[in-house]
Amino acid sequence: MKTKIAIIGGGPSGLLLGQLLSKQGISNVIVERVAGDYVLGRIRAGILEQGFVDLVREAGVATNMDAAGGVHDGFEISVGDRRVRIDLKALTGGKTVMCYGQLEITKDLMDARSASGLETYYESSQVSLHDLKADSPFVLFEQGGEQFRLECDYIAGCDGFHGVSRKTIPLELRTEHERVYPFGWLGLLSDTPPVSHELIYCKTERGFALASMRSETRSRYYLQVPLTDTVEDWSDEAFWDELKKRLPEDIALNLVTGPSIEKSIAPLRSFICEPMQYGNLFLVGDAAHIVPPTGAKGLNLAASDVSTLYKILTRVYKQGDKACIHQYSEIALRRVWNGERFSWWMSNMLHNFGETNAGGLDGDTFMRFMESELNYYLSSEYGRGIIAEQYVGLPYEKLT
Ligand code: FAS
Ligand code: PHB
Repeated sequence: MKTKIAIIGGGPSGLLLGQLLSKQGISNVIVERVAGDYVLGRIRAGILEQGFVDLVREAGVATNMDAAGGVHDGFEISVGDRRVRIDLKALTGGKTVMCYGQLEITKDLMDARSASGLETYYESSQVSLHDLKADSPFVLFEQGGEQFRLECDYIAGCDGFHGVSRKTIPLELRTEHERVYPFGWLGLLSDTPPVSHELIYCKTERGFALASMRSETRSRYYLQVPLTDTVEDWSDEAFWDELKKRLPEDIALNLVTGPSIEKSIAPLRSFICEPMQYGNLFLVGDAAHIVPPTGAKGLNLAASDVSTLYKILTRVYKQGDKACIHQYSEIALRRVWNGERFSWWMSNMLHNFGETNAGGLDGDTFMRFMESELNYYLSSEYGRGIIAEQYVGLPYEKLT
């Protein structure tokens, strides 16, 4: 088999890249480890930056998002009994974010891909990448009991944190930066009306909580929990009781509870792999970087990687400019590091680290520093503006 771009991984990164490339007539094949239904079983992100929204529109897959997505002009941060609204629109000259679930985006992209007849090999195994430094790299994989060899010009490693692509770059050429947080997020999805029309990030002595949503009838909530907790430790009733204790009192009075339709614990980590390319292999999204979800950047950083690679590959095939491929990693990493820092900073300010030693400080001293930093930023219009500018997402960088 031969194609121009072999895409490893059929999550949001791979699907969005494949859809954009096909709009430019650039052939591509997706090789995905699990079944499509399994990909759709992952409940993850919910906030889309404007850059992501624009990409989905450019890919021609925005109908459902524009119909069902909620445009959010701001969000709240509550610290104890103090609530501060971050007025995104006013503080960024009119920018907003879109509240539309990763699950929904992934389904829209999957439906568009199957409608366009583009090839996706689900439930593939033994995926391996070869001749990455040669002009014709190839991918080997098994599917349905058959062996496949996929010849291509370039490989996009969109296979997430546990994928094969990053590990194919020789270890001695990779520099990996990591911070694992001493807590996780217990997430709950319920068909109940959201407790507020905007997101509320809550910093409390009991720990962090986030009130988010998927629509006017579907809510998404998170609680900071110790890494030793399991989902089995948390009945729906226990979750709702704890959430009420962490939400602002007047908001908690409006909380509508109901049975969970999904409940899971996600560990939090900051992770960056440098470089994000090796020969004709490009790492995209979670294959190259992971952020704690506190800044709503995970999916959005994947989108900016996709945008950069899409622009480079379009220039290669439309203008014959192969030299531009060397810009990918440098451009992608500039925005990744900015999103990583913002997510790390928000996580430090909003979570309860308890006695955990953070950066050489004892837990209490670190917490006092973070409380003071958060109060300073929330009390200053400049400070709120910095949070707003980061939250809506910095502009995507152009190719030189
Ligand atoms: P993905 O991991 O989504 O997709 C990679 C795909 O590659 C998967 O389908 C996988 O099956 C496939 N794959 C893996 N190995 C393979 C192989 N060897 N061969 C072929 N295919 C292979 N982000 C936010 O912004 N907000 C959030 O609240 C949030 N919550 C999250 C909760 C959890 C539990 C996790 C894990 C992530 C969360 N994220 C969140 C981040 C998440 O949204 C990612 O940024 C997003 O899924 C990135 O998309 P991809 O890069 O496509 O990676
Ligand atoms: C979500 O709705 O899943 C969500 C929103 C904002 C975040 C993290 C998760 O920062």
